[in-house]
Amino acid sequence: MTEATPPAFAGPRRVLSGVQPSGDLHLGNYLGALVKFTRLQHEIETFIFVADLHAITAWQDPAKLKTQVREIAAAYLATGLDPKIATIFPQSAVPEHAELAWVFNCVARLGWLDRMTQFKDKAGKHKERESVGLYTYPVLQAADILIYKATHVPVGEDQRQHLELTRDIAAKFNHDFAVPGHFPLPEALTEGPGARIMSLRDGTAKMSKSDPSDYSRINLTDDADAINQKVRKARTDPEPLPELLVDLKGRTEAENLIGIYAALAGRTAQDVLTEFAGQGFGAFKPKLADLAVSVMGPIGDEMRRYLADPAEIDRVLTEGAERARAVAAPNMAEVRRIVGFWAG
Ligand code: AQP
Repeated sequence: MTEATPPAFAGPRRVLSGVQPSGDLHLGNYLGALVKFTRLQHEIETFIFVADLHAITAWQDPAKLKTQVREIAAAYLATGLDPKIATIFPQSAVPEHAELAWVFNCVARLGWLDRMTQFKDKAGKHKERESVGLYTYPVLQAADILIYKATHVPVGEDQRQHLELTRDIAAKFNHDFAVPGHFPLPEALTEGPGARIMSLRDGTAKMSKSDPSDYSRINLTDDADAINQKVRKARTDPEPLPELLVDLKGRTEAENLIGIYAALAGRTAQDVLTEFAGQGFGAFKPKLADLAVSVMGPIGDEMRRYLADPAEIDRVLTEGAERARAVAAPNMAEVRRIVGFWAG
């Protein structure tokens, strides 16, 4: 006899995502995440948070954390998130994230977390010195998503494994507590040309806020001079660009720069190659730098404009937190009843 498929989640479609206030936002965050948030807000109810609970999995200076939160919020606004449409809020202002994460810590299995490659990458050889929070980070991420019963999660390719874990946690909770369809099994929205932007210094490492070399990334706040310099110094190879995409295979740095150009221009990588075939990086890099300045420059200007008025950012975040809590609090109350807590 085959087991019956449990009923699917029947609630509304909802988007949730966020970014950690753990450093300067870069081109990878922009193309892998922020661009998608801005587009999706017009299609599906959208919740976008600033992940300050996640940020403290690595040491953050308490005197700077609030400012870092405002900087991420300013980046959201500068890239086109509209607080009248999307709910924008700081994670720590909605305590239900942490409360649900505890319940999920008791649902997730150690073996599942042991397989998370991002922890292995970040912890490196010294995992015993890392915070327990860094290890259980994907469980908090599952709570971030499921406290809103979000169905779609726009993220870069690096987060795909964490989204699989979220689905496993949702399915196990629904099964163990006999509440089929209670939590949705959310989908990662990773498609798109900017899903995996690599470091400008090493085509095999992802562009990252925490890379010690500032030359590895283009920051949203970089001015035209900085962008020009970083593109000029980006690692490449001496070969001219080929006509066909398949011939870029194995040339990781070249592939990355073509991918960045394509994502910024809203074109396919093949289309870009067709234009630059036969040319070397001496000709290609200035074109890439001009394009990056034309796209990123206005975003940096807008960020600085928002940051000049922190009271307005705080107003957006406070209002967003109230709207987020209006959804999260009743969802958490349901979980308390389902789990059988005394305070249910
Ligand atoms: N290189 C990348 N290419 C495409 N997308 C990326 N993202 C991050 N790096 C790239 C996406 O940006 C969103 C926010 O990421 P985060 O700040 O919450 O954490 P992260 O993935 O750990 O980003 P960083 O820059 O690498 O930060 P650090 O160095 O602090 O760990 C996510 O959707 C992510 O996929």
